[in-house]
Amino acid sequence: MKLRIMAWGALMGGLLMAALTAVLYLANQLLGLPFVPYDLFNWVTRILPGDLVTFGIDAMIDTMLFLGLDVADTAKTAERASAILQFIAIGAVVGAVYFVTMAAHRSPGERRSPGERRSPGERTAGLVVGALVGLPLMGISLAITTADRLPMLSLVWILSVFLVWGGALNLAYGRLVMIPKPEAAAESSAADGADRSAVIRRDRRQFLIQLGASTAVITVAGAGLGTVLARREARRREEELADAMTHNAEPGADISFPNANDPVVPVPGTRPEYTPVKDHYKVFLQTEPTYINGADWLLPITGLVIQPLMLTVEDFRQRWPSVDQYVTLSCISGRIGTTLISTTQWTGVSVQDVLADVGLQEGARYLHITCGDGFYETVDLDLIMADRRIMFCYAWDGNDLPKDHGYPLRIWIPDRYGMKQPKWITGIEVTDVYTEGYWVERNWDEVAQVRTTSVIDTVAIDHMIQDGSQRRVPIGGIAFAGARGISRVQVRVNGGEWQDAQLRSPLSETTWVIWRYEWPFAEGHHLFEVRCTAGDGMPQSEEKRDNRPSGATGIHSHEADL
Ligand SMILES: Nc1nc2c(c(=O)[nH]1)N[C@H]1C(S)=C(S)[C@@H](COP(=O)(O)O)O[C@H]1N2
Ligand SMILES: [Mo]
Repeated sequence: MKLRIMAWGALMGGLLMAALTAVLYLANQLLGLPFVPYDLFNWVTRILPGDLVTFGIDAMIDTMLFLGLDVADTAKTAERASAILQFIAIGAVVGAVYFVTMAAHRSPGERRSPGERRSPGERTAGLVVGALVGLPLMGISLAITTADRLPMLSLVWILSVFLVWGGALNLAYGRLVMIPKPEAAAESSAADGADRSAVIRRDRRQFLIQLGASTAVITVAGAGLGTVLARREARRREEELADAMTHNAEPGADISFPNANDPVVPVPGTRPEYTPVKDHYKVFLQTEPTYINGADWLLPITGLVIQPLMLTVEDFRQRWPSVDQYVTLSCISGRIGTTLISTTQWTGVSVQDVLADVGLQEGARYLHITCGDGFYETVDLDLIMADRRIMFCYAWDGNDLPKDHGYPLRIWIPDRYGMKQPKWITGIEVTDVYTEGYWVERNWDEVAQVRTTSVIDTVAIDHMIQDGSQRRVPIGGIAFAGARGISRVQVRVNGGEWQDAQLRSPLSETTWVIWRYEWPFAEGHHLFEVRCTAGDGMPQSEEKRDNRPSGATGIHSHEADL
């Protein structure tokens, strides 16, 4: 009996929460009110111990790799889905607990007579449970939301919908679990009793159908309409940004690559040397990328400075000389052979130039950078002073930074993994105290220098080269060692001798290097392996090590039946 009540409670709690989710989503799209499921998810991932979050992300990435899904695209969809499922699960758990608790407070056999009014305590119980769930969520949402509504309105909204939710849960309890007390006279009659339970069953069924249908309608309508609005809003933002942004007719089209005439050409099937921006990998904390309207954006540079500044997008474009740099960016959480690595042209201004204008006070040691999505990092001023290339970047591939990649401003630090390089910068404070960055706090490497790595992209059996009587199969891929360059790439087949590959000159000293190796063809099952040496003469580590905490190491290999 108790189990049944619990199951009813879970079903009702879950169904009602699904409808509530849809209503929240619609209000979010329509009025910019907070979408609590994402807020909760983002908050949970922010406060959970870093190890656990990383474990979760790793498990998710492993699952996706196992399923052959595109990690970059699928990860966020999976996150959004789990945010919503988590939320509905909370509804189910609360519903179950609520039903069981309510039932426990009625003595067994105690039943309500048809005309009996509910006790005031019973009626308020639904509101109490609504408030118990709603109030903490209200706090979390206020702490984390990126919604653009007045906090007061958001708070009232969140609390109200949860009160309604609690009320509905209580109503469901009344209709499903509470059974009207039979007339005293009829109680003795077995025939009437059977009748009565048929009536009760019919009532219940009717109620279930009604509730199921209305929650389904609300859920589908809310989610559907919300999605239409979301698309429209995305288009509007796209247009708003398009107005504010400079645009090349064809991305990458007007760039004449410095290595265009290099005789070492990529083997067909090698990833593009210059990543189309739309294919550039993306990593961000929140379930949604952060949207900043560049027209109102003002960047304060404050703290231990002589002249604090408030900078606009235009300031970055005009006030200092711009620099272009071909950059390969990679993510520390990538495995050997990861796709979380891409190359494009970065444009910006040297951080040194900007700091020269604000002027540093005695004792200034770090930049503390904060971002629109709650991310933060600390950059050592010694590092900045030692490398003019460190830039505040406002354009990729000749266009303003795409919004997913940090519009309007991000920093570039050569030789470091992406985790050290904030996007969507909203604040810069010059300080004398070191504070750990977002991922450093979560136990990732404090320096996060890029590990030397090499990858086989293709064994191009369909592009066999006839060389006299010998047939050769071109094998190709990339090698990357941050800002240290690549001096050597070697390939071996079936554990044989390491053979030197040819290196194509890179787009710059801070990009990956494309290599190719022409392998004398032999039929059979083969194991191909690659390794490389950085420009400073350090060979890549062949020891298989996990991405955490300092970036993966080990040999990339490829097996094929030829
Ligand atoms: N504000 C902010 N900056 C950020 C991040 C983030 O989540 N928020 N992620 C970092 C990480 S872990 C990586 S790998 C790079 C990814 O940059 P991309 O998405 O433009 O490729 O951004 C870095 N900068
Ligand atoms: Mo990353």
